[in-house]
Amino acid sequence: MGNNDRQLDIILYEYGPSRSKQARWTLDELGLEYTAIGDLSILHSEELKKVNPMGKVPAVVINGEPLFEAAAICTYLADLVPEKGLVAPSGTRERALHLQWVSFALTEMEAYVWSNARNTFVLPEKERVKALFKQNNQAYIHAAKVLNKVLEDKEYLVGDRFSVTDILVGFVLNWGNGMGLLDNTPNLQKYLERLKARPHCSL
Ligand SMILES: N[C@@H](CCC(=O)N[C@@H](CS)C(=O)NCC(=O)O)C(=O)O
Repeated sequence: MGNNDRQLDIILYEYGPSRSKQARWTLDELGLEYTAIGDLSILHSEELKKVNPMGKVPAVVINGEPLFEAAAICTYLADLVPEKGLVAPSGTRERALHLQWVSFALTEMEAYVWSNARNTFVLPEKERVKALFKQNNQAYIHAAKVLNKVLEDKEYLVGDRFSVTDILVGFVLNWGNGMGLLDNTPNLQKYLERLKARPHCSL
């Protein structure tokens, strides 16, 4: 079934410099049409809370059904357009590796840069704990070294082609890179350059 035969009505809730970049990038790689709703006022609005009870972006409505969490959104979108090969089918070794690397990036890396962000500008000033930064950065760098080794002789994380895994993990790497956490991981620097060279890359 080609894109034109498939009836997909997609609304993307986004806000420019945020995790919603991953959903936009995935939609654009897949060549899907969508309606984007995005400005600062949408965050925590009653409209958005009907899609994501947390009031956060990204969130999507696909054929009337809400979905949130960037990893779930991007993986599901890739599943909807199998002919683009942006994710391997369920039950395959490659699909397991997709889940492995996305879980790894979210739990072993993103959690730490998110903690840094919360304790820099998200939480009220009196609740911020600056003492966390050192251990957060160490944990992120420790995990980054694992990915740096994996990408020593590979261009992309799963199989030998670009996939939605690279969108999700690339976002987390780009976040840490902006904080100077990838200065000693040259393979990750080259990987990010490869991702940024893609026409639809939103990093
Ligand atoms: N775990 C969620 C996190 C979503 C999230 O925290 N989004 C941020 C933007 S990067 C947001 O909407 N923040 C609005 C707020 O909390 O005020 C995901 O990965 O999709």
